[in-house]
Amino acid sequence: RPVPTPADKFSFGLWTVGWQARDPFGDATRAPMDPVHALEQLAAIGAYGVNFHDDDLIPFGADDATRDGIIDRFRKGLADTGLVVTTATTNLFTHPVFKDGGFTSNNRDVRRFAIRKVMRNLDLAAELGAKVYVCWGGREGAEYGAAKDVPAALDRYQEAFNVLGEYVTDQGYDLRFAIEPKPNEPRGDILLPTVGHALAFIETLDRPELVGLNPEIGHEEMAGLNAAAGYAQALWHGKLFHIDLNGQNGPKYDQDLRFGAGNVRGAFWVVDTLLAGGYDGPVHFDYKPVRPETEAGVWASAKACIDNYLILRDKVTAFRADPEVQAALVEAELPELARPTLDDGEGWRGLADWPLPDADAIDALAQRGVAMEKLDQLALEHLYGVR
Ligand code: 3MF
Ligand code: MG
Ligand code: MG
Repeated sequence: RPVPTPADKFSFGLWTVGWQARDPFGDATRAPMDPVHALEQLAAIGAYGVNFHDDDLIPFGADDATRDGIIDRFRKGLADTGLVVTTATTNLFTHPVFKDGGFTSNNRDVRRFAIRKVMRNLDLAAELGAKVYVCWGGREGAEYGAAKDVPAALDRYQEAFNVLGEYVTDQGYDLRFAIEPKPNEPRGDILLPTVGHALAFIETLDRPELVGLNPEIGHEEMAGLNAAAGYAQALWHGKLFHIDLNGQNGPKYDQDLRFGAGNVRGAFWVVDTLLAGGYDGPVHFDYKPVRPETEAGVWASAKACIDNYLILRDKVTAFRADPEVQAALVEAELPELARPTLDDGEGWRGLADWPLPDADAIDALAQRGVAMEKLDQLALEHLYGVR
């Protein structure tokens, strides 16, 4: 079995292993987790980094003295365990004040408070060395059509990112933002529901270079999308700033299963895409140990996230190195796809001079073999562990 190293950059959110397993129908089944205890346990399973919402660490509304004490203790925990703060984020969804959104609440004072809350945690994130600041807008949306003016809400969303981009620039923070799309839950419909919506939105900002994406496997699958394809396009745009890996079984509520559970084939292609695209940020797991588990199950599942990533990475590497796979890729014309369609300097005029294929040539093209079934079966056999 491969073992994790710091170069793998495995990270977890305090809210993942510390989830008390409260759900819409049931109370918590696990006790609150001390953040420093979480650091110690995460270090023990081979994690490199940690990530937190402001309120995961500092209870909402804590006074300054309490806040400072908590941060000092956490900083000592980081030093003792060697864990790195890779990322931070803001909770703009739990407190009832955000019931109709943070950046896009219909209420102006709530929006101003939301931006201030982010600014305050950006200071802490910068101080602790985080490089990415994740923004998941779980309450930015609505259940009913007239309840949200979508264009106005997008104006306010844009305004929030513009002012926050100005803030980190003026403060000289080495931080970039990563928007985390999600189609629904907790709101009936959430703004910026998919990777594609978020990519288009980012280009409208004053400082688009400061804003990228944090796609979560489960969120893309909730929208019926292929998560690997979303990661691939985010990489293509240079916008894959962070990743939330987990497991999901098709379009239903957000399951947040440990990475590698749920859609296993999807997980294989996500790892393949990350390796092919040269993703080198934190390999972050955003999952929730299932509600019936005790703390033992929390650490078993956290370790399983790491193990499953390493297992899949080995399988993907073996798949790509397999000579039969390489032959099938040629048969399926993948190297051809990497070739520009037009010759250098040819342009449409040159193409217009290209003799159109006659009926026989078109027929031959239509009849050509592709090895796509063979290729996919090879992937499956690598995944099943029989090759
Ligand atoms: C919800 C999520 C969030 C985000 C987190 C990071 C609570 O479905 O995925 O987890 O990942 O807020 O910003
Ligand atoms: Mg999720
Ligand atoms: Mg997430």
